Amino acid sequence: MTSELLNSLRQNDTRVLSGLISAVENGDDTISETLNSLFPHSRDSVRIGITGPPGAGKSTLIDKLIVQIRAEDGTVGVVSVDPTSFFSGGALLGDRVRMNRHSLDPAVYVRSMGSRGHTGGLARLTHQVADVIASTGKDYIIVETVGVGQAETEIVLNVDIVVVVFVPESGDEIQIMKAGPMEVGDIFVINKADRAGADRISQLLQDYMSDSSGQREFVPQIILTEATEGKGIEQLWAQCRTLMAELQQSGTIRKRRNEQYLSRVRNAVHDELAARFWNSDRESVLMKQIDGMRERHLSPYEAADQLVNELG
Ligand SMILES: Nc1nc2c(ncn2[C@@H]2O[C@H](COP(=O)(O)OP(=O)(O)O)[C@@H](O)[C@H]2O)c(=O)[nH]1
Ligand SMILES: [Mg+2]
Repeated sequence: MTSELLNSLRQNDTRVLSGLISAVENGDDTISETLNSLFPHSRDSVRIGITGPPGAGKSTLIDKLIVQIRAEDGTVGVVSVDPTSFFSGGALLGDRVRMNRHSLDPAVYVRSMGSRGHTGGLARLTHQVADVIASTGKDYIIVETVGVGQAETEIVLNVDIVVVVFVPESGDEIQIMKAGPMEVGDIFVINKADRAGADRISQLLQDYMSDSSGQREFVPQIILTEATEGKGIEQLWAQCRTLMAELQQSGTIRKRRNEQYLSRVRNAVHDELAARFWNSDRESVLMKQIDGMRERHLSPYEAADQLVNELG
């Protein structure tokens, strides 16, 4: 990578940044070297994950958080992994207007990605795109994902703090999400608090939190918001800042970042080994042997063992 490229990125050259991200998304072979050399420049950004059911108001909340961040002269990048997001451009006019007000601001960069590809691949892609945006020197990177299950949780695992967004009607989702985002949430938001049921959900969350308090370092705060009206946003942002400061002081952030790094290395090793293993020779051996394997009643795991041991 040339220092010229880094300079362009640091000067918020949106054309260069967008081109780079497209190359990452398209999986261009030539990009990995650039990604590697950008990585050291991406480490200072604070990464905030915002997850929750579709339509909970995550994008609207982010839109308002951007205003808070700009009010204190901070810079911010957003990676939104949600095909239904207003950031995708296919949304209502009102949403586009909101997006546009930020797109004119060089201190803000918003990128939305469709959820093509499988979820593991998507997590990797999301973090690569977040790295590229972070290398422009943004203070904060916000990652928006639709959080429902364990698989999507992988995306928000690799951030510094996780905000989980619900709405007053989310009772069932809270049950379903127990195994996923619920466990990694640092701050819980009940958005659309203008609608009935916010208190009930708040109580449900509190009950859940006290049940699981033994496994947590701290009890997450529950914040009620009305994103469209901008209500509760200041409180949410203040809580994000307070929590970051606390986690920094206690050394938790360092621990989390080490874990993030480790998990990214492990996943990359996994991907790399699988890619190396499944070359065309092995693929064709597998195809030739498949009938024999099935006739011998080999379980898929025995078959895999044989392939790894005989061909590995
Ligand atoms: N009534 C109400 N509607 C909201 C609120 N926040 C967001 N919405 C609306 O909910 C819809 C989905 O919002 P969006 O931010 O795209 O949700 P996302 O899918 O979670 O990103 C939009 O029509 C928003 O205007 C709120 O606090 N109250
Ligand atoms: Mg959205």
